[in-house]
Amino acid sequence: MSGTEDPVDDLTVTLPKDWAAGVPAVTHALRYSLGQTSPRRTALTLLNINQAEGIDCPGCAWPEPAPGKRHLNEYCENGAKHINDEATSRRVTRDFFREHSIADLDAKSDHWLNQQGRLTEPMVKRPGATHYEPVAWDEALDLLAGELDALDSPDEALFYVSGRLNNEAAFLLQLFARAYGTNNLPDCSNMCHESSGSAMSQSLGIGKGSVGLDDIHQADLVFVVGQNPGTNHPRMLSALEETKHNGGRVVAVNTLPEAGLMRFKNPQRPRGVVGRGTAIADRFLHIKAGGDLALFQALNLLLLEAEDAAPGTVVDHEFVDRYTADFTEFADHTRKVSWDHVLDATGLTREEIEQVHEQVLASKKIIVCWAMGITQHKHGVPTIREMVNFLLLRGNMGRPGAGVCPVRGHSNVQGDRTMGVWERMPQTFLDALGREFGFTPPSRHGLDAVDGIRAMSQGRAKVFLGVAGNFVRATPDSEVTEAAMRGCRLTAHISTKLNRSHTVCGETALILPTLGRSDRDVQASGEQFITVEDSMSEVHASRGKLPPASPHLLSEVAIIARLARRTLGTSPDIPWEDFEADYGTVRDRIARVIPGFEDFNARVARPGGFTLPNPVNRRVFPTPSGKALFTCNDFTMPHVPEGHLLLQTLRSHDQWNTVWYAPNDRYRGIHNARRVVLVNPADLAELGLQDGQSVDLVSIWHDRRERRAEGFTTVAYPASRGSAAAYYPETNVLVPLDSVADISNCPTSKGIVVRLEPARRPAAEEEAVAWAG
Ligand SMILES: Nc1nc2c(c(=O)[nH]1)N[C@H]1C(S)=C(S)[C@@H](COP(=O)(O)OP(=O)(O)OC[C@H]3O[C@@H](n4cnc5c(=O)[nH]c(N)nc54)[C@H](O)[C@@H]3O)O[C@H]1N2
Ligand SMILES: Nc1nc2c(c(=O)[nH]1)N[C@H]1C(S)=C(S)[C@@H](COP(=O)(O)OP(=O)(O)OC[C@H]3O[C@@H](n4cnc5c(=O)[nH]c(N)nc54)[C@H](O)[C@@H]3O)O[C@H]1N2
Ligand code: SF4
Ligand SMILES: [Mo]
Repeated sequence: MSGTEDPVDDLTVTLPKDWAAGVPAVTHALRYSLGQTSPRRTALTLLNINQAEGIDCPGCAWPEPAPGKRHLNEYCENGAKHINDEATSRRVTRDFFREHSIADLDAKSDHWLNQQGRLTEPMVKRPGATHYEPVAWDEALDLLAGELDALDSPDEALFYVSGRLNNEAAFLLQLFARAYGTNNLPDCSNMCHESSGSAMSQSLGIGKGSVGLDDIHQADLVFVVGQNPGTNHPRMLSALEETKHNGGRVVAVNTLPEAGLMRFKNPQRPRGVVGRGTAIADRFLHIKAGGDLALFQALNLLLLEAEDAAPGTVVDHEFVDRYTADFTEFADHTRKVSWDHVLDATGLTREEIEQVHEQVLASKKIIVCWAMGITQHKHGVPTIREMVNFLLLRGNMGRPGAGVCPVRGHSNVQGDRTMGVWERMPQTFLDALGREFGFTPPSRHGLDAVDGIRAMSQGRAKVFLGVAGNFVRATPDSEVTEAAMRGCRLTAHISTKLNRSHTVCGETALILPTLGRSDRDVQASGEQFITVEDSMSEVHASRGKLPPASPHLLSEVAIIARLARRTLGTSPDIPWEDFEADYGTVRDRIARVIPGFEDFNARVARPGGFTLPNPVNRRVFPTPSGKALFTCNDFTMPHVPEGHLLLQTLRSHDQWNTVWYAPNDRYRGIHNARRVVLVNPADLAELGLQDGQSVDLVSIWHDRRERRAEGFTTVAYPASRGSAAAYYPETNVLVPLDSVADISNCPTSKGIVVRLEPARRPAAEEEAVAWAG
């Protein structure tokens, strides 16, 4: 696709696919890659991606098989697209910024901004200016340090981190923020798996998944709940294919019949290329949006009743007595669950749920996997706690082939947390950090993403530094958030590519361009590598292979170390220069501060790295009582008033989070358009709407402020009754800032009450007007 023009919506709808991957996937990946860069660079990135001495895929956090078991092509279509989106040969230069005012850039689409290519030198927007202009690194960092120094309190600064950031830079960033004096470290997890962390920390004492790839392969039964692996974690399908090959079963629970859940053609096996592929889900529960809590409560009720009927055969009493607490309260609570409520909330039949129950009874080793379809609901935390109850009942925790599997998004989102990027790190971590570096980190909790936006809106936060993400497009309530960012004294972003967060900026703004994963990183001590931790707690190295996108780029480690030195001087006395010169010295410190990283440098040098221990796998539960907790979760279901639908904001197949590569979602049969809303035909009829009609989406919320996303086209689609689906980030404008999950504060991006109004203007005209500017 051209780098200078934006595509205009020209919707074609074909039948949704019932299979994913195979040869077309490879072709699509190559086409995108070759549109970005040369065949030579494409070959280099693809030969190195996910190999033991190579580049960790900058896509999702799904783990690689052990080094001996990797294919030569250990990547998926989307991994190939992500890495070549970074390895692109296109460049954003100072001439580009001279040509385009910030207002001009702000009128462009997220796609267009990304397509301009890699950023090449630091840029500044000075107060009152209409354009970015080049600035030397020293001056840029002095400016930022000066603004930080001028704040009345360190808590007036926010340091946002997204999960692309490597461990070494993440460790330094949180060290810098805390030495400066604040815990204000919002991160992309706040919008992502925060509910998983909250729920599992409470129930199990640790917020991470307990299973590895081998467990998935060995399981008797794997639940895939609220997740679309065919698009978002494609190689997970290879793992599930292996589960099935070994005789295991898969139950998919989703509001949409996603292609990859149904059937998978593995491009790495001849059978996948020519045949019909493997059917992945043995059972598909087409659940109503937000019905998962009720489903797991019903499964738990059935298990308790089966135990009553045949005592000692269903519940794992030995496990429950020895390792858990609060079983009796949980059992009493669960017995009160009403089937009327369950059937209403799930939209499933009792037979469907009982059939899954039979499969559960027949399975000794069960894993539950989940993602955003669960975490981004108001009751995401209790839903995950209920899944944990379900696993605990039959002792499916801490033995092979069983356990919890939150499937993480960004390649190092889990690692960033391990490194201390969290506004609420436990005191033990803060004490260890303070001891190592000779200062007292602040104990008061910092601001997360939602509270950070509130603070900016109210003038309580004035300086924003974002690293490796696109804050204004990732966060809810776009109009509110954009106004908050514009109200800042200074906004700065350490980025590889141009995005909306650079165009929605504070009085002063900085673009600090950096090396990507695929770029070779050479510092004073020689060539460096960085490390990441995947969704299954495996820590491994990643080595860039390509010549850097520009000679003026600094690595993330270098930028953070230089900024820290300028801001803090020698108090506390931290060897920032050594850190920049040799990342091994950062890893030595990580080894001394963070449990599980002992001997970090030596262990990560081994091919494939090492796996961080999860105490749950030794049946050690680090909760206050030392036991895994059964919890009582109140029955809840989303309330949707008549004439409304529950909207989920989700990803298409051709996007990476806030950036879309092409306006296609081919597994769902959507081509050449993004402003579409997928609705069940029966709901369309009930609402008096047609398939293909132009509508505006209007969300309703207690504050009665109008939130409207204009110019969408309805697509009759097998979405579960009462729900609707449309792409993020175009629909973030509809998500009220205060609409968050209980306990985790995660925006409810999968549960927004909307009405569909006939459009004020036809969709095509709307798009044309928006893009004409
Ligand atoms: N290609 C690609 N890969 C990615 C990303 C990307 O943008 N593009 N993003 C990465 C990131 S950061 C993340 S967090 C992951 C996200 O991975 P996913 O969580 O798979 O991403 P979403 O597109 O948000 O899809 C949510 C899924 O949940 C379903 N769902 C929605 N509501 C409900 C519900 O109430 N109940 C149930 N049971 N299902 C529901 C939706 O139909 C959809 O299948 O992907 C990662 N991988
Ligand atoms: N409505 C709605 N909102 C959502 C979601 C949803 O499902 N619905 N999902 C949420 C989720 S799960 C997540 S994780 C967030 C994602 O939010 P973010 O992680 O903030 O967004 P990304 O789109 O991944 O960020 C893309 C930018 O990262 C920068 N970048 C890429 N690689 C590198 C690198 O190696 N180094 C540096 N320094 N910069 C780099 C590029 O400049 C690029 O423009 O969005 C959340 N927002
Ligand atoms: S599954 Fe995820 S990590 Fe693996 S190649 Fe695909 S995008 Fe990359
Ligand atoms: Mo995410």
